[in-house]
Amino acid sequence: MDFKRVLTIQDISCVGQCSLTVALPILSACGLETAILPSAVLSTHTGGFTGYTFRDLTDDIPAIAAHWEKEGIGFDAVYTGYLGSSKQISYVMDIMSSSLMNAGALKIVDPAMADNGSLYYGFNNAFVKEMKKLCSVADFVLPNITEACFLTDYEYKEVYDEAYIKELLGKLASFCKGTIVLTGVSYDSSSTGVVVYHDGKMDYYRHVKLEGGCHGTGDIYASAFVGALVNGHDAVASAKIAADYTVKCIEVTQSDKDHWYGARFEPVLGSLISAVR
Ligand code: PXL
Repeated sequence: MDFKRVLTIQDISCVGQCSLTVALPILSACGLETAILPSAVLSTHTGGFTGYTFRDLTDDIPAIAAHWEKEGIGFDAVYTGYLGSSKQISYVMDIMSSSLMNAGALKIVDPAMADNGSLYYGFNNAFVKEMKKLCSVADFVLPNITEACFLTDYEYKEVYDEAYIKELLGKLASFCKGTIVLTGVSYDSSSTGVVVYHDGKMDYYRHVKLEGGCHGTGDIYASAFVGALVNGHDAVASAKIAADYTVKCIEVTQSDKDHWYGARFEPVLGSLISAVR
């Protein structure tokens, strides 16, 4: 079996079960060698904690990438999540078009910047504009509905029908030439799901909607999707594997009201490993 190396670019939230503290263990469990490029270091994530520290690592990126290029290092996939600044996005795009990409390397972008109708604290329209450029060069983009609306300047709705989702996907597809994996698509109160859109074809995987969703599930979903995809599953199968795993993570977390800051992805890693391998 050939061994794949994935570079993931996102923040280190030291506490809070998101970004790199989620991506690294999940990708490793999927049998992938993982290299990291931290976009920023925060004491916690920004979704519910207050007074967190934030160190932006944008200015470190060019020298790190240059060193890797000098060493002849290559990646089979680059997967980006929460990024630290608008300027950083152009450095990430430089990496994606550099010799660090092995032949056929996949570019997977989770435009982690918004949820529930709002941008995360610290992001603005200038960031959204840059993120749009990154999405346009990706092979796979994984927005939730809020992120898709910001990227397309389309009205965000909590209740919608299939026509709305088709319109949103059409707007995204006007600049996202890769596969779009739209998460959190729910047409009724008891189910939700993910739409995989490619070349005008839509596949919808519907699954149970659990009460009290937790923070960080977007990062769990994207990491599991990348883990499955780089192991050779196609986009629809990877979307399903990631959805089933994320549901299991929420199931084991939801009874613990003190665990609002993230989802317990660790106890159910075994199910992901079985699904992926
Ligand atoms: O889970 C997305 C995420 C990642 N990183 C940081 C965040 C968030 C969401 O709030 O604040 C720092």
